[in-house]
Amino acid sequence: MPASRDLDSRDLDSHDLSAGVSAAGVVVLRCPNIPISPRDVVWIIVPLLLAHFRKQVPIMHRLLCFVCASFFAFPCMTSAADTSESRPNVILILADDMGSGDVQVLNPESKIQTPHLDKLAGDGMTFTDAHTPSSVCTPTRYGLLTGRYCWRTRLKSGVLNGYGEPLMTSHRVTIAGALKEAGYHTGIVGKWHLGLGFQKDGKNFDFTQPVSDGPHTHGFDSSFIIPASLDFPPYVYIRNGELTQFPSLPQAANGFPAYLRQGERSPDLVMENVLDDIARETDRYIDSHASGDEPFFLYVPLTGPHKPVLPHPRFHGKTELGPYGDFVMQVDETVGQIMKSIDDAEIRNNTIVIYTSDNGSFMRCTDNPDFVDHVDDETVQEYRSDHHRANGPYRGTKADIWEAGHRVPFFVRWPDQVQPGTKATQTVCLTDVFATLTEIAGVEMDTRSADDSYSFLPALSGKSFERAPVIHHSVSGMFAIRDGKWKLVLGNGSGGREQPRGKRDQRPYQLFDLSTDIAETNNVIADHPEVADRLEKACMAIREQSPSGRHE
Ligand SMILES: [Ca+2]
Repeated sequence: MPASRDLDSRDLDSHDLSAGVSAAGVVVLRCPNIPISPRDVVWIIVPLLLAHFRKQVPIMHRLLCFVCASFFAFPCMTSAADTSESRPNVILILADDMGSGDVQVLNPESKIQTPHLDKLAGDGMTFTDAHTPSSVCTPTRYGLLTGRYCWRTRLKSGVLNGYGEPLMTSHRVTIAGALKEAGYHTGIVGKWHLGLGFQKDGKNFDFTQPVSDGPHTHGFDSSFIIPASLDFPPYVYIRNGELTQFPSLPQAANGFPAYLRQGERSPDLVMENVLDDIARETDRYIDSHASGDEPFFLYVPLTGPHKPVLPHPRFHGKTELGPYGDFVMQVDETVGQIMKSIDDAEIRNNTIVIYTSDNGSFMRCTDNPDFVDHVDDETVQEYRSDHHRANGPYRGTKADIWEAGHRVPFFVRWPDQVQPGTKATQTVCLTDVFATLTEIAGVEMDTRSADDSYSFLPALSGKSFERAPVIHHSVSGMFAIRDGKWKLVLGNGSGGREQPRGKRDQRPYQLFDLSTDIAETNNVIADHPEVADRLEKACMAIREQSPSGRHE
């Protein structure tokens, strides 16, 4: 479990006390809200003693003045430490299905302009070996919010649909719940996908009733969400547990790229407008909480570039890569809008921005030069590699156990603390965000929480940190374990969408040396059986441990 770190004490050391001694020997605190360090106390006492030996002022008088001044000054140490100024705001942006190759700064060959993400990366730290705990939506979101692998819950494979039963029990602590307990205001704007508990009237859903579960029951003070991925009905907005409008419109099923399942839709949810709606709601939240007494945590799970690939009309034809390329550009612009909201609110320096994705891109990639792809025909869900590699150099696609399934962009901007343009190469998992943020906020976590979360706070200042091997998980439930350069897949295929799909726990397993084979082309398990054996045992040990036990 993460050790609690007293960030406030560090902040105390960073301030200077403007204190002096008047001619009469009275301690003058020019700025009584700024705390005193031990060094400052020495600077106060030494002049007092010198004045005493020069017999300028009676010693008792001077000591009385010092005690009085300290009485007023030292309580300020506590109050200063408790103010929002000493703890940063946090904005956690989670793209849906954005691959590493979609961000130009990570893939210089990409033809999609992503200036806002490139700038975000340049202004902060890029984690080059960041992984989602699953290669699909729901389990990654569970892991991100709870710091715990989702395969420890009842959901062992796949995702929830839009009407899915709530996945988290009331016992489970989320990042939002932990930060709220520590005095943060907490909000979410975007895609939930962890179950909501729609009420029923007989066999039918009763959309006039509030949902029984959701962000508002898991630590979020305010919420504006869609239930699940934007291709799952019901297509509705839910604000603080209640639908903003009744879903009175029928929504027909659509094929790719505007892929949608049949269902009901509210008039105020228009697919092409959802990213703009999220940006607008995010701006409102930031604007209304930027100057509050409490710091805030805002979780912004975007809905793109996940299907339906329906960019706003102003992005049509912005790239030469079809609707998907245009949609990635819009996601980038949405990030730019959020960055502008932060700047407009003048909270840039004391706000942590984390940007990542919940799994890799669903756009497949082929090297076949004769293949008719998404550029030639927008209904094709695949690019030729000379057009675009949505998942960069990594093998596979969303849902797979191979790297394309779960290796994602991961940027951290924190102007007060993180050097611009830096990189961290240690392996991290999105489950680690929990321990990192709670450590920054000074939250003491109990042992029932965040089983699989390790704070990477040291990495933000260029230091290494200890972490157990990361466990990967595919849509079908196939496991892999990553330890240093080695990756062992406990199955004989992708475990997802790419061929061969294989089956979990079926041999031969796959062992890759990622230091020399990032594309996972060469299974070296026959050459290193002892490594495979060690990793298999380590994977089983991690799977069997669960300090938080029955609490899903
Ligand atoms: Ca996703």
